[in-house]
Amino acid sequence: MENILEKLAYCVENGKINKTSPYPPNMKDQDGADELAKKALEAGIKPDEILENALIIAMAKVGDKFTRKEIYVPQMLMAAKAMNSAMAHLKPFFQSGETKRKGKFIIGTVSGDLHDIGKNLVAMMIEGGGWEVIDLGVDVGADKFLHALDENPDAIVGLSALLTTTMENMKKIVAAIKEKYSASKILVGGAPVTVEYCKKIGADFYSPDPQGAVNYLKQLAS
Ligand code: B1M
Repeated sequence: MENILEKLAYCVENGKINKTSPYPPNMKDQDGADELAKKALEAGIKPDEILENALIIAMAKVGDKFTRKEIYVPQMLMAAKAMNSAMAHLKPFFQSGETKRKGKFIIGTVSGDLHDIGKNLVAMMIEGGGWEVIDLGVDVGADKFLHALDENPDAIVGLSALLTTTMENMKKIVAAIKEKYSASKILVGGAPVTVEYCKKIGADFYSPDPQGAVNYLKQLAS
């Protein structure tokens, strides 16, 4: 583990949040994701490189281990906490877009779904792209999206879902939004979502990643 990004990925994968966190016991008093992300930036590694080459790789490994039943929800939660502690250092870089806002973007993870890491990344990158982001959080139903649209009728809407079960709620939310605000543009994403599903539920665009979301908004604004 000579490389700082490898160490960081190891910490996220194993839920080592920071130096003082007691978990996992074999890493007691060692740097965690918090310190290593800071050190990686100080060493001049670019934020998107840290994200792609350490954090996202680590979370993919966590997902694979969970699928193979090698780890369970508590370990997955610790990994998510470690990821968030690293993300806190990257956030200012992703948010430092132009100050003049290009428009508004409402985003939320759909009802029944508590996964927010991917949604937060999309929100951060879009904010960095110069948009005002209204983040409704997780477990967001149609009513809350509609309320946000009532206050910001010109906003573009983004829905994130990580579970095959909650994807169904995406369909209900899109239908409710299109019924009241037929001109609203809706962007969907999240691991189980596909371009076919996007078309099927009547959403306007699917992006597999934050950059695609940023590009879509850029295209709408031009
Ligand atoms: Co959950 N979980 N989880 N989990 N979890 C998955 C999603 C799972 C694939 C793991 C697995 O089985 N391999 C599986 C879903 C299976 C399925 O439905 N097909 C699963 C399960 C089953 C569950 C529970 C049901 C487990 C249980 O309780 N038995 C439970 C459900 C809770 C709920 O939501 N109601 C649960 C709980 C949790 C934790 C709370 C412990 C934790 C979430 C913590 C948090 O988010 N604050 C968690 C985690 C961490 C994961 C994995 C390991 C990692 C998710 C993640 O953050 N990835 C995940 C496995 C995996 O994805 N490999 C898993 C990193 C993140 C950067 O990627 O979110 O995909 P992602 O976002 C990407 C893209 O998808 C895209 O951009 C992002 C960056 O590239 N994107 C968008 C996302 N949203 C977008 C929106 C856009 C555009 C692009 O436009 C609007």
